[in-house]
Amino acid sequence: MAGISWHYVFKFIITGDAAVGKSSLLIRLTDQRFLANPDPTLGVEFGSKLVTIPEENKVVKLQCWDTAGTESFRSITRSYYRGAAGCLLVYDVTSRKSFLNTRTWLADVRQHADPHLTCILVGNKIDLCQDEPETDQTGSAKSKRQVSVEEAELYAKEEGLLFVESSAKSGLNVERAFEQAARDILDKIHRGAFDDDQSPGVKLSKPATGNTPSNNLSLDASRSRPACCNS
Ligand SMILES: Nc1nc2c(ncn2[C@@H]2O[C@H](COP(=O)(O)OP(=O)(O)O)[C@@H](O)[C@H]2O)c(=O)[nH]1
Ligand SMILES: [Mg+2]
Repeated sequence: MAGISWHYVFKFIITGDAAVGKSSLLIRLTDQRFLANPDPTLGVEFGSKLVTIPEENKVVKLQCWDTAGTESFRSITRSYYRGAAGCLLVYDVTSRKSFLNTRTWLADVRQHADPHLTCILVGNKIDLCQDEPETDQTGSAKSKRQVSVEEAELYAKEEGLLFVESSAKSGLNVERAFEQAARDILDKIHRGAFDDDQSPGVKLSKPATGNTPSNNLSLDASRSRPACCNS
């Protein structure tokens, strides 16, 4: 892989209700950090990271657009759905409402994004319900979990989504969520569903640039970029 910085660029969007941890997942992916009180996202933020898919011997540059979860920004963020190859549909495992709302987010994504888009359902904040009972028989135990793994898995299966539970706080499964989706996109490319350079969310690398692969690109804090900038 010498002489090439990446083989593919995949455009990802991160969507879901406000405060489920979308920005935290992106910061964890790109910077390996967790902020207890991050600034609320205004419009859209951007970050990128190189990941290696060893079994394919491929380096993929993930370009991630972190959308604001509030209604007022929906009209802005919709334009970013276009041309995405992958989507993280995020809810908070301690908020049933945020799980139920993923249906609306998914409908939005399906309406505006490429029909071949790979979507992974991400149940975030799993650290908040580790070491506590899954079910509460007596009603007295204070289980924070409001969405069971089984329910989320079933929903993901019915909707054709990948699924993972994560914690942006501990880092559990964060990179894995993106890599799982990237693998699925690579599979689709092999099967001809994504037309390599033809699909706007997937770009093939140009011939060797002399750059060597690096594992980390830092978070670009470019807020509210115009919809035309999808490179
Ligand atoms: N315990 C815990 N808190 C989290 C996690 N991810 C995000 N948070 C917190 O949840 C709040 C909202 O996170 P943020 O990333 O801004 O959510 P966004 O609005 O979806 O982008 C912040 O206080 C974060 O510190 C997580 O995995 N575990
Ligand atoms: Mg945010």
